Amino acid sequence: LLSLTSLAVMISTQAISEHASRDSCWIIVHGKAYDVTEFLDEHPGGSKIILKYAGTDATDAYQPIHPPNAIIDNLPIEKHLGTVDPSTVQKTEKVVSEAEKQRQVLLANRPPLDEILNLHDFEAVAKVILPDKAWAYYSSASDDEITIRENRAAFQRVWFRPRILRDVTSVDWSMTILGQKSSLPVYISATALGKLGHPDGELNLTRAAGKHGVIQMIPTLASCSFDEIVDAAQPNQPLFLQLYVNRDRNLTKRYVQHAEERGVKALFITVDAPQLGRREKDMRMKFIGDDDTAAAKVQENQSNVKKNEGVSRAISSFIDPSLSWKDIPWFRSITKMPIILKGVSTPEDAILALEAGVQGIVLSNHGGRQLDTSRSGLENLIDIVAALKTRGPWPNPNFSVFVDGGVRRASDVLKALALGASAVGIGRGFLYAFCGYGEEGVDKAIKIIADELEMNMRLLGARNLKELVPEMVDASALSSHVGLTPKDNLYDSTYQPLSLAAFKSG
Ligand code: PPY
Repeated sequence: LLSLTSLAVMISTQAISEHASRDSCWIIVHGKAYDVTEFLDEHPGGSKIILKYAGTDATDAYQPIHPPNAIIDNLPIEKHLGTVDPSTVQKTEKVVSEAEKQRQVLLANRPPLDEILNLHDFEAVAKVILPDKAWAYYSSASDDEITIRENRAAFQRVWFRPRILRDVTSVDWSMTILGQKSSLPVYISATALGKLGHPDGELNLTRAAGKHGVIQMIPTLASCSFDEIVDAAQPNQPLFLQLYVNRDRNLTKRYVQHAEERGVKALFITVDAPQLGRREKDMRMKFIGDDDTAAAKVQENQSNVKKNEGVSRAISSFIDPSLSWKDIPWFRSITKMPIILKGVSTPEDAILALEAGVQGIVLSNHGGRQLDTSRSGLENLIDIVAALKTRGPWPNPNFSVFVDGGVRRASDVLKALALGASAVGIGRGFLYAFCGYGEEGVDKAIKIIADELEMNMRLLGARNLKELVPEMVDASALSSHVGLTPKDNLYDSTYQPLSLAAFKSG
């Protein structure tokens, strides 16, 4: 009733503008006015960014970062003040900054999609056309960014041992992932805040994935709401869900059970991020221009937000660092979905996961964004497969082993599969595809991977995924972290080196 009343109330922009301070702070989002005074210090992105818009319309800053309903769901109903009276809204020309104008020109002049030949091309385009803060957030990794680069280098320490004369007229990579049909041995891994890169955000992935029979893992921290993403899927399009476990387990339970009711097919619990790593490219952006940094995103019911640690890290405060093996039975009790632990690095933990009765693990270092100088998922695969082989049938139909991190080519995928991976996750590769080209970019990225897969399977002499055996790769150099590998020119030219502290200008 209260909400009906507040919706019926019309408020003038003049009245809102009178509440432009820390003591009384009203803002407009999507044509509705909200009193956020008491929320200021709870905002995971800090109070400063809200105060910047105190008494005015915050929609443009809010929109790329928050799912549409975040403010409605998080703010008590009595703080929903009403609808902004349209007759009081001044039609002002939007001021477009010089940088934004330049960016629009670059976007208009980006290479035509048919000149995009590989996933590195998408990354190179994204680097140029994204706003600096979006690029910094997406591309950043932790500390010295050793691991993000090692993720690529590791694939280059594995060499093929192709077989010949096998009649490779037709090759077939049909397969399932966790019982779901997938047109590629690849799934789209979760990456946060998709609307920083493109107005349609994660829906670009959902639509292209639906068209091609590829499986998307929905991120907890998507810019689009969970339901928007599921609504954009085709009937029976399989979707997985990535989960950050909230300190408030009731919220997590509701979220997981809602996902299951809406047909999500597997739950990937992120276990490598009890706290967010230091991503210094992202952190440095805070000192350039305004503080409306990429990672400011409302999550439900945070507590103990540390105010002075930078926004990315403050945001992660809703994630429960107390998560432990003891919680697994609880997850088992709230859902029938297969449970996968995302972010496993050692045989010790792989065995614990098997014993805990989960349905799989992702050998991942979170795209190099968490513990720097962690080994690559590909390298860990060797020891982990060896350990799992001592504990039962291999491959184990009830326990999947996925790998992600640094995958840009179908040859990378084939190396991981040959070494025992059930399938491979690609996060940034697809994210960069939609930054420059929306849904069509993702569509093209999927086709590129399929094309490369067909050719590489032929050249390798594997007519189907069963024929892709460990003998087809030489991984003897994988655990050697010294020595030369050929220079990865494309990757190296898009990889942006870290910068050091800048002197003030003038
Ligand atoms: C990441 O940036 O690596 C994430 O996993 C998303 C995220 C963003 C902000 C807070 C916590 C997690």
